[in-house]
Amino acid sequence: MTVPVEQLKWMYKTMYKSRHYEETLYQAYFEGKLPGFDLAAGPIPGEMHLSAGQEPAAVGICAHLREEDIVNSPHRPHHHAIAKGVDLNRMTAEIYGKITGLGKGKGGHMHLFDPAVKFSCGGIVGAGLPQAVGAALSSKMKKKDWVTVVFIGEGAVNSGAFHESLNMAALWKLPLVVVIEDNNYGISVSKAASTSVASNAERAVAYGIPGVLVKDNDPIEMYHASQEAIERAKRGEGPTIIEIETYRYLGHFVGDTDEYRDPNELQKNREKDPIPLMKAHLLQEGVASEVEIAEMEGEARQLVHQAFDFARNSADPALETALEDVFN
Ligand SMILES: Cc1ncc(C[n+]2csc(CCOP(=O)(O)OP(=O)(O)O)c2C)c(N)n1
Ligand SMILES: [Mg+2]
Repeated sequence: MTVPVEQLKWMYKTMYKSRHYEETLYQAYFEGKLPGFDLAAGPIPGEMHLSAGQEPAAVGICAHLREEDIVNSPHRPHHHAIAKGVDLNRMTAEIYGKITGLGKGKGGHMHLFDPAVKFSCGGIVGAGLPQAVGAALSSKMKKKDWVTVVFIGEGAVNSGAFHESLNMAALWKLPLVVVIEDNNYGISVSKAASTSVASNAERAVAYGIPGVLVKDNDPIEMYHASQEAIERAKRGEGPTIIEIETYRYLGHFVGDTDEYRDPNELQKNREKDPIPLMKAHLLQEGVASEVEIAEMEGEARQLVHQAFDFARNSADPALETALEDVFN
């Protein structure tokens, strides 16, 4: 099975955009927080979870998705949001808490909702699973061929919501794909310290559904695994679990002292950075020239900078609107 050239280029450009977005955000996030690292200070207050390193999980599956397919994501959502085509300007404005944000600046980085591309995310670990089952059930009841993809971390697999959601989705043969991003840590707790099975894909047996393990942090492997899972969902045969062994290059949150990780482990994974590897692949296979790649990167950087300008130049919400659009 070969991957169409346009898809290969899209995956590279999207991974590059996501990485550049987060590098820009990382710098912006520290504004006003130093020297003591005051989490509540600066134009982007609150916790920040970055996904740098995990881009293959997002692009490999989102390359198959249409606008009408549904994506639910957890507290580490930027790579998924960018791959699903969430409005970058309004997403950035949301992160800055501005009135032009996706949620009028009331949600922040863990609560990005873009109905135009059916994207949502949330900070409660495991909570996206039952929401995704609901979305998949609604597609089935409406007789639509929409597929729901829910991204979770390997830590969330140990929550009760995982079992309840998978049991129901399998029983009702719902069009759902569960993508587990195994970055080997839930905050500071290693997978080995929290999970008795080597791969969470093995847990699929408990629900009588396929479980696929993507061993490399590789967008092309992820693309192939996802294609089968999505086709199965569209045929009405039910859910699939895909676990991808990936890695986050930064701490659990920005400001994490990261003392629980062996620096050698981090270094080894940095040497396998999927973005330069994908670039080398595109060049080697003649998919794109150096010039084309430079153009793609330039376009991606421009979109990112536009988004940050848009956010910074947007207005703060008025104080008297604080209690609008919320339960009170
Ligand atoms: C129900 C619930 N319990 C605890 C937390 C605090 N918490 C935030 S992220 C996280 C770890 C999640 O690990 P994992 O699912 O592997 O995702 P990762 O952070 O590695 O992307 C925890 C325990 C939470 N947000 N929600
Ligand atoms: Mg994890």
